[in-house]
Amino acid sequence: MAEWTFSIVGEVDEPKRWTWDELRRLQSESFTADIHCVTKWTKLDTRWMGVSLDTLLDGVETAAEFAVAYSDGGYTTNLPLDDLTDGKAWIAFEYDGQPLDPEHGGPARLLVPHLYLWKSAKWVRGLSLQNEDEPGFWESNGYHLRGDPWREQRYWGD
Ligand SMILES: Nc1nc2c(c(=O)[nH]1)N[C@H]1C(S)=C(S)[C@@H](COP(=O)(O)O)O[C@H]1N2
Ligand SMILES: [Mo]
Repeated sequence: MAEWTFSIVGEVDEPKRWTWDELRRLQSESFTADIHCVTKWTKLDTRWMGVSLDTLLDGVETAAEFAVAYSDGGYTTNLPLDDLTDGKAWIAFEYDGQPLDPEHGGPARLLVPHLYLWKSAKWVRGLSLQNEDEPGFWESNGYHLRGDPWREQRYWGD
């Protein structure tokens, strides 16, 4: 944890970086969300605690419209910046009142509950803001660029 950081890089005037302690000192909030997996399961009313992306993006000057979340281990996933703002996305570090289990992305994962769960990068370490939408790991392998479960956007062409 001494070496863990969360960064916002890419098309920004000034890159940002928080250590674990700095992240934990930011305002955090608990939230309840339904999560949807592309393989057709949904889990209702899951309870989380995390820092809103609004808090992290506050004061970041950018003209970028897209982001790529990147993780320890090399996983990436792309999202429109609009899907990360206005109270829709968090860097989550507690699930159901407990520190997030490493199996589920601990110490921290991105959580974007209104999109399919593959967008919620586990072991997340940062966001790269981009002018163009750049497919991440699953999106390069046939998954939909946006992944709205209400539109069943599972695969390319859905
Ligand atoms: N870093 C990372 N994050 C990831 C993945 C992954 O392989 N690596 N898989 C994604 C997919 S496809 C799903 S369905 C969810 C699974 O989250 P869970 O293990 O907490 O159920 O994590 C997403 N985030
Ligand atoms: Mo998945």
